[in-house]
Amino acid sequence: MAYEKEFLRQIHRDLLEIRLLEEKMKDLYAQGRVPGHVHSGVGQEAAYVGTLSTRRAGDYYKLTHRPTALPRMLGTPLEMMFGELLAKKTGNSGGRGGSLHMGELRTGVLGMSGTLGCDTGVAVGAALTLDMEGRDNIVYMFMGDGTSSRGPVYEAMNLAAVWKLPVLFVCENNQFAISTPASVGIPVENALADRAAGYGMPAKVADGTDVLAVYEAALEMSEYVRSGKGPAVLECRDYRWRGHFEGDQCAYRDAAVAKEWMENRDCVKNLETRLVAEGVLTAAEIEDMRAAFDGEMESAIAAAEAAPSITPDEIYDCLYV
Ligand SMILES: Cc1ncc(C[n+]2csc(CCOP(=O)(O)OP(=O)(O)O)c2C)c(N)n1
Ligand SMILES: [Mg+2]
Repeated sequence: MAYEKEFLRQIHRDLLEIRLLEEKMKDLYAQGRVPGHVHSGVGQEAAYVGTLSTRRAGDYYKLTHRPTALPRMLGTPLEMMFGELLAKKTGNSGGRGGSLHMGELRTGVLGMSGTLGCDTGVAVGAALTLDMEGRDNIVYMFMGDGTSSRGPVYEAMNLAAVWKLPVLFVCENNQFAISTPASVGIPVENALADRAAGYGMPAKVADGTDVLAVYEAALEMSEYVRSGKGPAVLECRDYRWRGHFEGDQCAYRDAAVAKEWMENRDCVKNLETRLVAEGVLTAAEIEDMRAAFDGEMESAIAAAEAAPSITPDEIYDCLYV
């Protein structure tokens, strides 16, 4: 596919920002500055950035617990994201959700259930709304390889297929569900793509470490969904660089394999090498972007740290009883 220079610069900027945010969040956690958990998505950014680069205004998103930084790409301010991460009143959920619950409804993010897989029904419900309102929009439903084996996922996929609803089911296959390798827990090679035929859905598998390969596959599948033909599946194959959560020592896997992915399949490094070789960006421009964004993140963190924390008597506010 031939690309405009501006498009390549934008997709690189998004990829780099999500990488730098993911790194910053794990570093803040290591420094003991995050009161909750962080599920780092470092190394997996291309699967999400490539897919979300096909989005249009008015689309809906069901994100997962990883990568945490994606709401940045969808328009949530950095100060609000760090506020949420640091349990501050300035966070998008007033500090109640933390890293698992980043993002705002205003940007199309429909929240996230900690009970993995149950979000799929919400995504299909949102797609029913889009369909009944006659809108030219779709729902991006992201899930991990482990989540792809849950029952609620298949009930929802079945209904979406029967009613031809506009959902793109995106499986980011990082080859692990906590410590369980996909090869042990999943009976097919491609966790969701190989099961799509059972629902009559088309599916594409992309190299999840190549942001442009993901973009091209996502464009084909999202255009199919937008055309009203029904739901589709996209599977992006990559590797979870970090532990399941920060602090997980990954004693259950081969460190040499992980090292190989990190050294040779780094989605940011590989895109930058290509764009510099093609004259789209210079190494100096990339350095400037990194420094400028680091400055933006540091001021947002300082503002978040200075903001008031949520107090124990407020934690039950906003609960529906
Ligand atoms: C229904 C349910 N079962 C178990 C868990 C505990 N849990 C949290 S994350 C996770 C692994 C999910 O793996 P995957 O879907 O591949 O996502 P990844 O963590 O690799 O991004 C599990 C089992 C949960 N949150 N919900
Ligand atoms: Mg996984």
